[in-house]
Amino acid sequence: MSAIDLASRPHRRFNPLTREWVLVSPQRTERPWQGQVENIAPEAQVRFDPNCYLCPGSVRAGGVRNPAYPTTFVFDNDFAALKPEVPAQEVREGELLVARSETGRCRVVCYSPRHDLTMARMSVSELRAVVDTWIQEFAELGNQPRVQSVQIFENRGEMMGCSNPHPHGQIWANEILPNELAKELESFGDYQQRHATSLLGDYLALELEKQERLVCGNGHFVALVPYWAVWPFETLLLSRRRVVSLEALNDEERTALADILRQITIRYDNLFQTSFPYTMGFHQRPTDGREHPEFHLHAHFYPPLLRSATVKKFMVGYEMLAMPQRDITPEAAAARLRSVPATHYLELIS
Ligand code: H2U
Ligand code: ZN
Repeated sequence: MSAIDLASRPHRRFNPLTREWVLVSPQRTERPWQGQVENIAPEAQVRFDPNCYLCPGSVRAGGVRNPAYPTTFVFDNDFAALKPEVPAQEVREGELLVARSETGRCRVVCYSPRHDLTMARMSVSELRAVVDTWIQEFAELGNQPRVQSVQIFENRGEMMGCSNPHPHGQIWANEILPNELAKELESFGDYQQRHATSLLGDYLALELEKQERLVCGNGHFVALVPYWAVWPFETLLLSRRRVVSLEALNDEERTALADILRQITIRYDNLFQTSFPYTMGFHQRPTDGREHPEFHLHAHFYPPLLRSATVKKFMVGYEMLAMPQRDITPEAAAARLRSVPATHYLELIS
């Protein structure tokens, strides 16, 4: 078979992390759009909002008052999806009706006391405090005997179901491996066995050589649009050194992580001059007491916006019933992200 012209011909691409395929239809980018146009909520303007349940000094649902925190602040989610104390029980009626009890913990992480900031508008040192908080939480939650995995994530923007503009994320600790981590773990393990190297380490080396999908980087991290991206401007953040968790990063790397988070979120905001919505999160080794040297720390950014601040991608129809599909190629998306200024548009205006 001869090589495909990836920029113009329909094709599918393989995701070696999940071992799933994505359909790429570059010829469809010009199709007209008469569907729903989203309203993006304007950015929060005030440093303190007395009605915000995450601001310092506010009273949360359930009556607890937040302290006057100076940097980051973490608390147990008042509406936690997982609870620490659930009796171990099971439903098993043949193979078809199967259920298991699940314990865990849900935490909320406020990134800053400032109500009006986002990762893109925080300094590297402010973001470093967030990185340190994530590391501390990962260690604390992961060390609990029943916790097998710790998922750190952030929903940004109403479009992604975020409840509040105050900069914050969540951490859920489970006694099982959630689906996505389980898929990745298997792929990492299998690749390690066959090649004795890191799947994402080898992938990063390829991307650094090809230079087609890179977005930005620093001495310790690289952000790129993965070959198999599903979301229009999806990116993958990779550590250059193979580490299995945030905890394994040294001091310099932790600051470099803060820096790359700032770089990529600034580029996202600059793309459509808006506070760019996304779901992002880290994948780290399971906390099952084993070292998992096959793993390679990374973060995924999944933003829903497609062609403007108001037109988003929907995962419907063929994507729900068959497989994910994208129009704009990952190479074109990376070029767009590379072409915007590295300085936040609001800083350029002021
Ligand atoms: P999201 O914006 O990603 O939904 O995260 C905010 C979380 O904060 C959400 O999970 C919790 C919600 O349950 N929350 C509290 O724990 N206490 C409150 O007083 C309101 C919201
Ligand atoms: Zn607030």
